[in-house]
Amino acid sequence: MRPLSLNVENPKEDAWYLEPGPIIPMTQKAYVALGSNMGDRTGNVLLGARALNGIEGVRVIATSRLYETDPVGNPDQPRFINAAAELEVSCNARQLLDGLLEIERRFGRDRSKEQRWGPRTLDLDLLLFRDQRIDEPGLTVPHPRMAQRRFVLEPLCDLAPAVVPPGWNRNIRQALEALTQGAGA
Ligand code: A4P
Ligand code: MG
Repeated sequence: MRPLSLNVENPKEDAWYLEPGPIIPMTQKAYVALGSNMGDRTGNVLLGARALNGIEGVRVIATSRLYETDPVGNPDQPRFINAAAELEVSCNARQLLDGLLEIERRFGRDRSKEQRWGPRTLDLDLLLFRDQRIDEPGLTVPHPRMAQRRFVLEPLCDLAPAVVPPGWNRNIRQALEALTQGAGA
């Protein structure tokens, strides 16, 4: 995959750059995956990341680079733009998920087509929430499929390479390396 954020030499000139913030403990952090393969894919991801700040009890503290990725699952669809965001959270996981679903709904309407509801233009997955393991109807954290997905782990590795998700025996970088060695998706 190719990172789309270009200004590696001088990241501060990159629109996608945020100043490093204060050190925040893992117990106040959450990580979200963003993906889009319809419409203005990059705009959807950038605006989607910004919209996360509108959820009560959420502050975006960093964002990954943007990655253009081959579709996994159903290959007969356009390529995705994927990214990840690091959040400082004072809400609970259910409130964050509800906020993500609400943002998805706002982005989900394809106004350029005449269908009532077009294809979903923004997918937001809750990857990690504090150091919690959650298994409730409609909410599983860590996200159950994230370990198999390069389009999730590669952006997340920009933000949290050394984080070991609860219940895992390796960190994000090691999980990404294992995927590379196994030539996973
Ligand atoms: N839900 C439970 N746990 C969570 C969680 N941790 N985060 C429930 C988010 N949602 C969670 O979500 C369906 C329901 O899952 C939610 O209502 C929530 O209650 P969804 O995102 O609509 O599910 P989905 O998209 O139909 O299924 P799935 O398997 O989550 O699909 P993904 O993971 O969203 O995959 N290829 C590339 N290269 N890049 C991509 O971004 N994305 C997909 C969609 C396929 N291929 C891709 C990409
Ligand atoms: Mg999803």
